[in-house]
Amino acid sequence: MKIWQPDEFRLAPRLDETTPVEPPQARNALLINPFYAKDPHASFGKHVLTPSLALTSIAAATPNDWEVTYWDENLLLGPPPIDPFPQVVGITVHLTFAARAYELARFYRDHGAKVVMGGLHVMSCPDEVAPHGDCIVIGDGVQVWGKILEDVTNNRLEQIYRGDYRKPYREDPPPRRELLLKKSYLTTTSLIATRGCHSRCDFCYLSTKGVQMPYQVRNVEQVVAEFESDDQPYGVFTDNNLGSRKEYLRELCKALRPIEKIWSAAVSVDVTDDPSLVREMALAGCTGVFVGFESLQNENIVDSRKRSPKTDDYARRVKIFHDHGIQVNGSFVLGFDHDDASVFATTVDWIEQNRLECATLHILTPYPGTPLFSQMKSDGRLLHTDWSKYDTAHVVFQPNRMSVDELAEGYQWCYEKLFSHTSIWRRRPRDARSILPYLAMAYLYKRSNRVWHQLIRHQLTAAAWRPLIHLTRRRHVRFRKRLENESTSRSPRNIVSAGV
Ligand code: B12
Ligand code: SF4
Repeated sequence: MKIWQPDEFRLAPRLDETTPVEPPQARNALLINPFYAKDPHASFGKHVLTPSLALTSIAAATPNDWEVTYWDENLLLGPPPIDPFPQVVGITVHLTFAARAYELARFYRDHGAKVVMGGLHVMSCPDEVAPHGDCIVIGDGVQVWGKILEDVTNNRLEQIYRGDYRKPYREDPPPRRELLLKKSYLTTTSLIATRGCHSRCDFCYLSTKGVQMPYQVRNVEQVVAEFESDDQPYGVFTDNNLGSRKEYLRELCKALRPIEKIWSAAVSVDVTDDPSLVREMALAGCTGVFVGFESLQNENIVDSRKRSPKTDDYARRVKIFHDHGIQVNGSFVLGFDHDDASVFATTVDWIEQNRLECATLHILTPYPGTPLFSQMKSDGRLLHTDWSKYDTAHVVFQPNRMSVDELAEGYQWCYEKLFSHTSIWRRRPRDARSILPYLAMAYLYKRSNRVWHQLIRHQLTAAAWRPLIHLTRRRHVRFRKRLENESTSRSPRNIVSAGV
């Protein structure tokens, strides 16, 4: 089936080489989140759900006498600005958009700016990135950004700066969210409370060779203050795993309760070990969790060294979330070595049986620097190193028990199934009162890519989506009051859909 994908979601905006530019303006910095191609099988809405915190965190470390601008190329507003022409350009580099980052770097360097490259791809492939910028930052940019700007001013820029992740996280300034275009995201309240994770799964970027990111937390009061000050009803925690330390999550939930906002977060499924913690999450405003189930086959989980409960216990655990009104977005990886072509139907059936409101599918992707990548490389199974295809929507390795085409087509088939009317209906909440808001959210997210195109282009994302979120928050506050008065054994099954 031919899937609709407009050029703006496929191709980066053209850089205008012909317009003459003014000389760089001193103490002016531009921070760019580069364009990446969007998978047309999934929702385009995902990309305007909430921004990455990388550059707003860097912006917060900018000295007061510098002017700083933020530009996200994925908002379909064209190429980044050239007037005034910045003295320094900071670019975040992930492997999927490395090529675009290099193009931007060349453009700004050609016109006299100093280009600083940081981000995940710099951590895993510093030698590849280095020639493209005036300097690279390996690790935490917040620690070194001020020094870099000072060195630019004094004309003594070094080639490599290293940001150490061991500095107490609570000492970082709050990200500068006011630089973001509020109209263009569902919410600008991307939050982060913890860094690192207690696990080290073989396929995760946290297992990248040389990345030392000890587990750290911010004070719960800091997190609550940031949430409150952004003046939005809904926040998205971008932590790798907000439930990595359960006592911390409990403390955070207690602190979030009084502000009566709603939020979602990625957590590992073991937060359900103690249902009273899930209850605390619900009482604190949690409406949705993103859970990395990864696979329904235990052998795959064991091979990837993921610490996880047995997969036949997943269903019971999903029910614990649902019993507390929390919707579940399950993340599944397809193409592990024990997967054969039956994995697609099995996964979709399970998602439907357990009424997961949303599911995110990924083709197994060996990120450079991880144990998975080394293994695949030494086994001669990598098909290529075109990083733009390492986006979990393309097959970049030789699968063990199926062909490359079977895996690619199976992945697409899963999305087609899960986005179908039948599947959306099968997964409706059991509580009749929750069906309408669920359907509104499901149809907007899963079946409206043409609408997303217009909403994003015309900066109407917030206008279209936020009324639903306000409504959800109000429903949730009422829901919490009821939950508070219920005994833990008789919780109401009222899913309150928000976000995805
Ligand atoms: C928010 C988010 C998104 C958002 C926004 C993405 C965007 N690029 O705009 C959305 C939902 C759209 C998204 C989509 C996807 N994402 Co995403 N996303 C995240 C998430 C949850 C948070 C990012 C964040 O805010 N981190 C906190 C900041 C502070 O940390 P940081 O980015 O590392 O930045 C620090 C340093 O790297 C450095 N730094 C970074 N940039 C710069 C720049 C300069 C100039 C300097 C000096 C320093 C510097 O300093 C920063 C401060 O310490 C991360 C997981 C995570 N917790 O990081 C995944 C993550 C980045 N996403 C990932 C993936 C795979 C995707 C998708 C491909 C998934 C998919 N199939 O749809 C898509 C496509 C996006 C793409 N092609 O990049 C992977 C990337 C893996 C990898 N090795 O590249 C991650 C790590 C998740 C994971 N655990 O696997 N994502
Ligand atoms: S549990 Fe999640 S965040 Fe932690 S190492 Fe595994 S994949 Fe990465």
